[in-house]
Amino acid sequence: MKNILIIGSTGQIGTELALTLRKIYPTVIAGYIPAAPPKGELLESGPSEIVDITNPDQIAEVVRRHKVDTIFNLAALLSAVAEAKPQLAWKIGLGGLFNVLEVAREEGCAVFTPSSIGSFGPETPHDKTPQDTIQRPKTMYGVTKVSGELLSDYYHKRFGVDTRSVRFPGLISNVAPPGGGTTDYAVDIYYAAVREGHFHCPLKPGTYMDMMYMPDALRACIELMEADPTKLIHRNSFNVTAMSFDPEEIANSIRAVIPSFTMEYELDPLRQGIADSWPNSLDDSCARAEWGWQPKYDLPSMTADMIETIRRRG
Ligand code: VAH
Repeated sequence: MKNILIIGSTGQIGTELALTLRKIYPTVIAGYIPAAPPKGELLESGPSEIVDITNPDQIAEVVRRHKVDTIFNLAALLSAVAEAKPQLAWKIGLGGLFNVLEVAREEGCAVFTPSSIGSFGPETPHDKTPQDTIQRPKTMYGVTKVSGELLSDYYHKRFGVDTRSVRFPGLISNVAPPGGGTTDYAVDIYYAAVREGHFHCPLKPGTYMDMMYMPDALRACIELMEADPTKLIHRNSFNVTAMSFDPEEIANSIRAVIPSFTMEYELDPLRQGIADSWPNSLDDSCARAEWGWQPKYDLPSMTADMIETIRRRG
């Protein structure tokens, strides 16, 4: 990788990924849409360009002008928002991906497009979900993710485009606010615990989902794209995880730091229904075997870092 374009650079992963990549690579262009321009350190630390994923000519022009060799395609509507706007979710998630893959085919770029545990559905084995298994998601988010996996594999096999992807679990960041997903509660709970001492949890006890602290997620993106392609048996998309917990367990990890923290349940039927259709835990042995994936944060260390960071920032 040398000249990198991040499409959707102002979203939950994008800003932190851009800033992390800029510490390692010479040229990292922050692609954005006018409705969500880069601000602060993202704006000041490197080049940015308007790149609307629904405009293939705009993608191609920026790729050519900056001699981009790698595209991180992070443009997507997250699960709960995608259920409210399914047509837009498809347009961005699949129509956008098609545009990116066509430019990558013509210009010789590698492409990273995250998938998600949302690409699995109620018929998928829920515990230690295998790398290769049934994927019949019942959400538009899941349909765009499993379709994106298939399209990205097709472009690799048919045209030789270097496409790679991970199935992200819920990502927990102390920088970017949640983006309208089913796992948002696992970020909101930390801010509520520090600021109010109490949290209204939208998911019921026993709702297990895979989760990952953002520093591990950023490292997964970079390490996969830097991996030796001859070692990759899979490409789109690798199961990766760091931990699996339910609301009670994350609340208990917070109480170990803030003993007075309390929580009550106020269920959100939409998010509960989506969460129930997703795995309880993933088997990520293929990512570990094929490109050395290894998370560094578990629930206690993530909780300690989240609370310390939120307290420091106020
Ligand atoms: C969501 N945070 O909840 C995203 C993610 C696995 C969860 O895809 O939609």
